[in-house]
Amino acid sequence: MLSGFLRCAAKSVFHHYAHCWSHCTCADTRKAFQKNLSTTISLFTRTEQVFTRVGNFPDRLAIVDDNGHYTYRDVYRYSLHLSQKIQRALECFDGDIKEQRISILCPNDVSYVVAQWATWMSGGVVVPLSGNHPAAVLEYVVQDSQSALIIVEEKYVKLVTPVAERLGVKCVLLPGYNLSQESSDNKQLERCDTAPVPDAGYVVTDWRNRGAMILYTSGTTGPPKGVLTTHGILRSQVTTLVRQWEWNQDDVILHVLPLNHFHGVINKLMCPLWVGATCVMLPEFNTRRVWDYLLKTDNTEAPRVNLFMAVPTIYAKLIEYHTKHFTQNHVKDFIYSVCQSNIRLMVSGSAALPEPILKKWKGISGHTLLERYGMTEIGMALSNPVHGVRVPGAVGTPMPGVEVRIAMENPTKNHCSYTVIAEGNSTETKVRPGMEGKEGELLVKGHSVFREYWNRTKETKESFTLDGWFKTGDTVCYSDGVYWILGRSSVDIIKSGGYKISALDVERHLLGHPDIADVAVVGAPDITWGQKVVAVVQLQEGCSLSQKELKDWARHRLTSYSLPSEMILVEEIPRNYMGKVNKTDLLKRFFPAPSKY
Ligand code: MLC
Ligand code: AMP
Repeated sequence: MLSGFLRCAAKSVFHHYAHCWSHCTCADTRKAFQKNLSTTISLFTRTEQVFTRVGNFPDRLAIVDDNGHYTYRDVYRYSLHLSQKIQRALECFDGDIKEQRISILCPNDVSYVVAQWATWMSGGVVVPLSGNHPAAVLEYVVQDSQSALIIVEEKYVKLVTPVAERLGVKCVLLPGYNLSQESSDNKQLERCDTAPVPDAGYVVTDWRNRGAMILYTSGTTGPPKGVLTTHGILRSQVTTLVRQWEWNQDDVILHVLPLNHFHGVINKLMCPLWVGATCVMLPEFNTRRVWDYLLKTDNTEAPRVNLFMAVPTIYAKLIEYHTKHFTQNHVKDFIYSVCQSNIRLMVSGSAALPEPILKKWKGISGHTLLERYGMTEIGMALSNPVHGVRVPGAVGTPMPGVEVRIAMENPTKNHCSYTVIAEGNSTETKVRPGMEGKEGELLVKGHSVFREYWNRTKETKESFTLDGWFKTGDTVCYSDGVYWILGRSSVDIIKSGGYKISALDVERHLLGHPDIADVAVVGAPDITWGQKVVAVVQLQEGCSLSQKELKDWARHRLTSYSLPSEMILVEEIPRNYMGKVNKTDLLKRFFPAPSKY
């Protein structure tokens, strides 16, 4: 009874804390209040949050972006300030907006972190948007997530205002955090200057099962689905990575990935911020700038980068640049030795790493890229080791806390019956006798697995086996002591530049073109992009259409990476008696090279 009462009292304790602090004027009282609070809540299940850890390293450098350098204390107090604005906008008076969704649209800089932390401080669920997406895609995400508010940084106000007006959703404007400029918001922030950061070791209770974030991802069918994770799941994902990849306070990572996908949000941003390391954020991927930062020829005061993580396409582009611009031997030697002496780890993931890229990168930098396998719904599941042998083409073994199965469906029995080919965890994998190397679908279980597809109970249920394993849709095998990703079970999922694209969703949009009678979208193999989107098109009689015209038309409806990079015109799309297109045959016909990416 007493513990139940205490648990209730401690519920959303952070929100009360933030709320009370803002109404508390005496510094001593505030300090005493904070100390009491820490003692009280440590009686409960401890749940750390990325921003509650700030007290461990308030004055360390958290973010470096094109506008300035920000300590953990800076980011914390900006966030506290914004969280008060959020609560006012949502007319929330008890410091807890109770898991309302907040879409955030910020450039890749400190403003994104502030918007993320402020949403969590207020008790909300973060829904990151991308400034590269057309208005129609933003509108879909804001509406589907039922966001109560959009936090928009000034760069994207023009893009988002019509969306917000159409949907009747309020916006909170975030100023550009430019420490060198005297904006009125910067002045307001000064009043926040005295905000105490949480004590070291500060924890929040009852957050484990609270919704934290929704990331949108494409499925085989239908429009993208929101993958909801809780604070407990995020914590599990981050702490596992921190341990496995040996993140520490002295790490400095260069961040160049989109911030509305797992790789950019968790692996490259939350991990460094969890341990008090520094994240150097570029506004977008730029080959030259990445080389400048890796070699420390950037002419900025940013600290030296010692960690890099990217999708294979980025490594392919960096190699291309190296071949073109670093032609002299002494320059190549310099690059090799700088990478060897300054960079402790380079990771590749989100798509298969082609062996030629792995080999070329090793030749350039001396680093054997650590390839790992993950997915928005499950986080990082399989990884090569930081120390030890990284087998080219393989993705290593399960992360601690992750259980995996390789399963083969039994088609004759009911749909939920399957044969287990292999089952493993971080310490061992057991293979059914005689089945080593046999391929099957990868199933995953563990604390890092998502809670649900937002508002999609049926799809959530269908994505798990009856005995609770998440079905990844990836075909894998286990041999020589490691796991190998062989491709997707469905040809309708395309991975291009590390982005997941639903071929059927692209087809659905393209069919809206008045000149198109029928279309089949396939993922053709491509060394740089992994796969590229190809539209095989049957035009309406008497119509003509160029690839450029199609791309221009689709630009307002689809994300840039889903636009067909090639269009093939055919007299008729071949369909079987069920009306289905055999895409494997189509790929063989137009791209005779092996279609495995
Ligand atoms: C862009 N272009 C493409 C393309 N994307 N062409 C073919 N296929 C694609 N996918 C074209 C553009 O139209 C343009 O052409 C030119 O390439 C440059 O476009 P860009 O947008 O400036 O490209 P760039 O900045 O170089 O982008 C490449 C990239 C980007 C690799 C940086 O794709 C990217 O950020 N990918 C990361 C995606 C990601 O984070 N995925 C993680 C998902 S989470 P033109 O003709 O106009 O010049 C996940 C879980 C896990 O998967 O395991 O991590
Ligand atoms: P996403 O849904 O965007 O999170 O993408 C997850 C998918 O990316 C997985 O289901 C895999 O198909 C693919 N993927 C991620 N990492 C790898 C890898 N190392 N090798 C092959 N495919 C990968």
